[in-house]
Amino acid sequence: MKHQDALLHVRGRSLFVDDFKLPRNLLHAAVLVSPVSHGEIETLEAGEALSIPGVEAVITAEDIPGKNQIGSIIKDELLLAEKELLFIGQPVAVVLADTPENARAAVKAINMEITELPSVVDPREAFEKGMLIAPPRTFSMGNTSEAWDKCDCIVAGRADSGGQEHLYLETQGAFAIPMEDGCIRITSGTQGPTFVQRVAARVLNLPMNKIEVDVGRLGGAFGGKEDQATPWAVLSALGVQLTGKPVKLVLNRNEDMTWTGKRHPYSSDFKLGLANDGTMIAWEVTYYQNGGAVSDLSTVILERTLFHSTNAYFIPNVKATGISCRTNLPPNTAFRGFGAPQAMYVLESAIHSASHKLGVTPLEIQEKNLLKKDDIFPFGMPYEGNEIRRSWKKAHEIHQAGNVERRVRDFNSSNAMFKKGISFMPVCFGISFTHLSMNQANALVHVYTDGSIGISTGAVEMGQGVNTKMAQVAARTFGIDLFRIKVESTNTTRSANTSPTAASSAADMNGNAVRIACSNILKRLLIFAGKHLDAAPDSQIDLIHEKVMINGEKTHLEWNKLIGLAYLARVNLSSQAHYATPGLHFNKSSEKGRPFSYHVAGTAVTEITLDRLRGVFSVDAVQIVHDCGESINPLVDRGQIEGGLLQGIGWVTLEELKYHPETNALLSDSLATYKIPDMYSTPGEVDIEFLECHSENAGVYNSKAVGEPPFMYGIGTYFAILDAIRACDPEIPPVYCAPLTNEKILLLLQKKR
Ligand code: LUZ
Ligand code: MOS
Repeated sequence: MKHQDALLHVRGRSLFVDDFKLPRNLLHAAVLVSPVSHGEIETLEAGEALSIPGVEAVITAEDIPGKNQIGSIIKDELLLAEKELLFIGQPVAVVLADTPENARAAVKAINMEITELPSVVDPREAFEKGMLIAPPRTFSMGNTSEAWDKCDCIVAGRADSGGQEHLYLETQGAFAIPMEDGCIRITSGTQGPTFVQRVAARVLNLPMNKIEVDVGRLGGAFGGKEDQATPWAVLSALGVQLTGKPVKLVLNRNEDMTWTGKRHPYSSDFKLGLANDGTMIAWEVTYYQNGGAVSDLSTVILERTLFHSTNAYFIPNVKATGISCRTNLPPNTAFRGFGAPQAMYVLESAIHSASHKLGVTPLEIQEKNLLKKDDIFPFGMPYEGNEIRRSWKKAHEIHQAGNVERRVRDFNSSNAMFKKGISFMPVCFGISFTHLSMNQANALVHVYTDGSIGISTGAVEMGQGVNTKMAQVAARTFGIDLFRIKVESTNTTRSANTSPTAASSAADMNGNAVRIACSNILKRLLIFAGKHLDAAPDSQIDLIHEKVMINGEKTHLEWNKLIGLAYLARVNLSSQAHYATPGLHFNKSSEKGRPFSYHVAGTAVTEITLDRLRGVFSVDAVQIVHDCGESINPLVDRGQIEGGLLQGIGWVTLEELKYHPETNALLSDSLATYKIPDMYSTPGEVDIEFLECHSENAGVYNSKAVGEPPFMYGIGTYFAILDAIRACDPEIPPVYCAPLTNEKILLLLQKKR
């Protein structure tokens, strides 16, 4: 089963926000943003802007009829700045004009005078100055202060990881259209249609039922459109409300890169204590998260960091503290992994550091401490699976069967200018929104009289293939062919109060809602079929391959006929269903509970070759053993694993955000200066093995979430490079400061001892 959109995409027929034909009177919006990372507006006058031909309106904070507030968890984010400017790219005013060019020209003609104020962009400096987004939180287990005495080896250090630009193919955008009686219909490139609806209603001072949000598909999101699609959609709706005309607002690439938030950079202090045999005894870590200027999702992301501070390992004494620091950067936001990659990177750095001190390979420490079934996480939940050790064992077997260690040793001893390096990277990622109420979804299924079916859910198709999976779930539940099923756009009038498509859980939760809705209809159909065919009251009636079966015997009644007759007999052919993930609870005062319905685990083995003279490297091969449960669509899942891996490799080796040291302006603001993985950085070989697994708490039809976990396999590349550097010269001190760019590698190799 291919991705259902594949043909549309390759033919260029898929419709994204910027592709729709809109009415002639459409207005194009362009945004005036703060040019400074901290300051105050002294004067703001539309001035000449309004006299530019084609310009219809200039909108500022004063024109907002409702609340000028778009914050979700903490209400600290204005839609349009009032006085204080907090980051470069903060929206201040919107120009509406007949063309995007005229709108952008008019933005330049607005007269804004600013007093600049001192700004802070470093999270540790923000912490020193008491600039916090929320009070620090600590997860703990055992007693670390008593445990240090029992350790034979203690390493302490600092590990930093950089931000990451989402670089979705489709930039942020939306359009809005006036409907009858003050209602507005918004088409938005958002992961969270309900969130756009709620915030638009708040800003426009309308009830939610007057705002309809529709999402066809997104050209990628990766978390960047969980919260940060909202301002552009709401500004479009505001434009409609103030002018009565349709309004479209689409950011260009440069605007998108400079104005919107990214993955959170973290700076962390760690201390790891071990026994001589490599057993980890105590783990203390403090994460300084660079939150940016407003809270956005920072606190929840930090919470997920704390949940993953021990990744796939059992450590009996843990104290993990997270501090969300407020800085004058665009608000950092959700990005695939949602704080977990940052946590896992710090622990792998500590393990790497300890391996030096103990004179063993990281592998020996890693293997010794992998979680076993019923080991307790620091947040009180037992690890309920055994896939971590199984995936590790399998990866290790593949590794040994390939004689990799021997091959690498031979290669390294016979090559002076090139060295190979190896790493193992186990990943254990918790599935569920950590915010309990978000773990719900709904579906609406209609069977039409010709036997075709339309499904609506809260899931947003962003290229990840969730619609394909929804169609497969429906076909499987009914027992009919896939071609009959169409997955509709995600729309707030058909799916209300939805959670964003995020946390890797959209297929799990919406899939279960689809399954329930389809089986509601199927039950009615089978009761009707039994009566229609005069089946004995206790007979077993099923629908298999489009045919009604009585006690396992085929009848003449097939799907199309069944639906036609059921309609005439006035059987309800529609169903709405709701699914709430069972078994979740968490106590925020004790920081203990069962926040996840299950964990996804796997292991990646990475082999790289380093060019010692030039500091460049190639990823030769990555072997991944991954648990997808009983995969609904192995092709789609494989795509997620490959994509996640590559994006993770980009985060730790290539993608470097550079800011001007004085103005804090983003310098790496285009694809000429910000390097993401391309064909040449793709591993020579990516071998993915699905771990066979049956687990009680998995997602729909025992499948498992796949969106985020594979991202963290990319971290392995960082440590494979360090391994190759160690092979060049064991005296070179390792650095724990991602991304490990070619430039950094070269400087490291040249380091005089
Ligand atoms: N989004 C969110 C997420 O709002 N809550 C989460 O727990 C989460 N986890 C991963 C990715 N996005
Ligand atoms: Mo996300 S990082 O929007 O699952």
